[in-house]
Amino acid sequence: MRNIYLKMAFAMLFAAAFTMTANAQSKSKPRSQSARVEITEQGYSPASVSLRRGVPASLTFIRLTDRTCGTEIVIPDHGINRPLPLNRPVVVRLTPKRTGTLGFTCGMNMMRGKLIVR
Ligand SMILES: [Cu+2]
Repeated sequence: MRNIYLKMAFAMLFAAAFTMTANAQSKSKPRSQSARVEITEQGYSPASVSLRRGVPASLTFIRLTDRTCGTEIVIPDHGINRPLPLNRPVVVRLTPKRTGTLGFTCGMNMMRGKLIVR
């Protein structure tokens, strides 16, 4: 009889420990992050993207219009400058090293968006 209570107590202890570990993991840093930005006649949508510092990011840019000059994507702080063919997603990978704001622009620095790194 006592033995059963002891086993139950241990089982509950393990369950509690497991839950605590799972919680700790869910609060820890994610392994990756991603966002999608469309280039429309109104500009970048969204124009502002939040990212976490130190987490590898995949940013998908897709140009949906021929009526803007957003035919390339430039992220100067990361030395990125990539053409954006119409209607074709282009994935840009970077890992933000510092908190703060990184700009992304068209090739002529006329259209502007922000990566806000926290
Ligand atoms: Cu431009």
